Amino acid sequence: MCYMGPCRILGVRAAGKATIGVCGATADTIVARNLLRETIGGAASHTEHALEMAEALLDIAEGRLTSYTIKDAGKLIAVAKSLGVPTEGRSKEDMAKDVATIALNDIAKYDKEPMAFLKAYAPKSSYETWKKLDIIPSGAMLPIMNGMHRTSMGNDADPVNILLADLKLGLVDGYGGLTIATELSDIIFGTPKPVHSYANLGTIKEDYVNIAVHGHNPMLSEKILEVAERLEPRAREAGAKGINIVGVCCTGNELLMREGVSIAANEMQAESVIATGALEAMVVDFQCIWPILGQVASCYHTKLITTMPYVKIPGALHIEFSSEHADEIAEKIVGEAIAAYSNRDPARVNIPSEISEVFAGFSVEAIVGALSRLNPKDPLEPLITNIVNGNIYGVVGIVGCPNPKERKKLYTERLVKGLLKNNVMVIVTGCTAHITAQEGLMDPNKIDSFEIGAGLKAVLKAVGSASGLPSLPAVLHMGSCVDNSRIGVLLKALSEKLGVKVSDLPVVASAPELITEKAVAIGTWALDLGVSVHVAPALRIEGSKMVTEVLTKGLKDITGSVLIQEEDPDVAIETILGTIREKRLALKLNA
Ligand code: BF8
Repeated sequence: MCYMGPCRILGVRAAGKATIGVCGATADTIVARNLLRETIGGAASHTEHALEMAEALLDIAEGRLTSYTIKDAGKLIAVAKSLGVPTEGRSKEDMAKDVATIALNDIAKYDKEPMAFLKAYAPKSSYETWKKLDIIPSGAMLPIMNGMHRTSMGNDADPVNILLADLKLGLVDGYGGLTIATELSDIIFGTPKPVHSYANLGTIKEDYVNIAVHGHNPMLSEKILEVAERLEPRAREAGAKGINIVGVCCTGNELLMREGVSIAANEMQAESVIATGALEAMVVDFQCIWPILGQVASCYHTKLITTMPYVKIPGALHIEFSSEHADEIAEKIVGEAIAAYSNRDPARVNIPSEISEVFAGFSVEAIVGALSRLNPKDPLEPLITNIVNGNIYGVVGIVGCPNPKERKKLYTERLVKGLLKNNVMVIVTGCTAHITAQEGLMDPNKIDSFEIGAGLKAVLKAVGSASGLPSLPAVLHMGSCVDNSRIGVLLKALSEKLGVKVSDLPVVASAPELITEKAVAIGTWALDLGVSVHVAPALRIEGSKMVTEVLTKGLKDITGSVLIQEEDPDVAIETILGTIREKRLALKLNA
């Protein structure tokens, strides 16, 4: 981190090699510091996303933002109640103002009081563990600042102390980032309900003005979708049949979950969307946007349009987005796409035919809704009964990205299928959702084309048929990466209903093709909760035996979870099943 370095040291003695840096920092110190900085990168990203949503909700509530509304009053009341905000006889705007103010405070305050969203959404037993560890943040920004400070040259050198700060950043990510972003997005745009749609590059339509939205911010993508509907006549005047909006990466998931928009590509396939030669505009906001897109777009008629003041890309057209002028700006963006249509070279159009049907929209509310058709009085009962009797052996949340290092192994597909075969219920978010959707794993009609354990398949079919479907899909799409907070909500409900710790539940998380610092931060939050986390590739911690041992073993006695680093999908399946088996045995369930 300093200009005497970079340190190139080995954690063990080797002839002619240094074991400490010139300042005395050990490999343990350096590795712990680097890990904390990675987690900060992720937590800062999610927190700024949450900030966008909180500012927007406050502006809507106070009448400054008239081009958006509060679509989900029910969700607003539910969030308000969990935060202790009075709801009786109050207007939507008054409640929203209080909720948004609490969210903004949670992001920025630096008193000694725990974050309100953390207090409201943390599982009770986890909260007690965090209190004992003294890692509960009062606000999101302070630990981010403090983490950068303490890891700069000449500060915190105690790897244990730094790892505790890392666990704190996991909580910042989970509650200051994911939970606020998701809950407030639901209030403004609606809580996802089951929807039917399509996935893969075949969703790009040859005769249409195609616009891909890529990034994470629903404030932009929802507006583009709305304005595109209005500007259809202009697209027809330009010779197209209409406007086709498709989603890339997480903003794709946001629009799929709430509006049923097709998801064309995961983050790694964004270039391919442009290379169809049929994309008029790729509209991006923040996170996971590769700079190469500027160069790829320059090979075609495609306009790459950046919209955030802090995300500009060489070669892109920058049209800055602001919620106050959202309609006007979205019209300008969609207008650029329509204008580009006449520049399309038909000879270069090559749209792959791959397309799969998708059934998505599994928010916790939607899952509870589906289960309540089996038991209206106690919707979680059928889920719990089937976990207890072993029809559902365990639940694994598979999240994160497509990493070129692991893609060639088809890591995600192999992991998911291996778990399904063993009656493990699989829930997905982020780009993992794209990968599994493209594989057909979200098509209820294909449920019999995959090798799925008999117990799990029976449950999926029973719940599906109660909702008028042939089955639930093999994997349940719970949303974008910030929507991992939905998994946290489900874990809280299950652990508190059963009166056990989250770490006792037969639940594991996996980021089988991890790329980003955000995935590291989400994984850290899962470890905080007591959910063991599998990752591939391995985190950059192996230079420190101590840090590796703490995360892969020692943490078990602290939060009840461990980090599992495994590059081989078949071994990962066995290890995850072993973790679930251990939990089942401890709960005295059949293993
Ligand atoms: O936040 S899964 S590549 S798009 S980091 Fe990025 Fe990974 Fe995709 Fe969404 Ni999440």
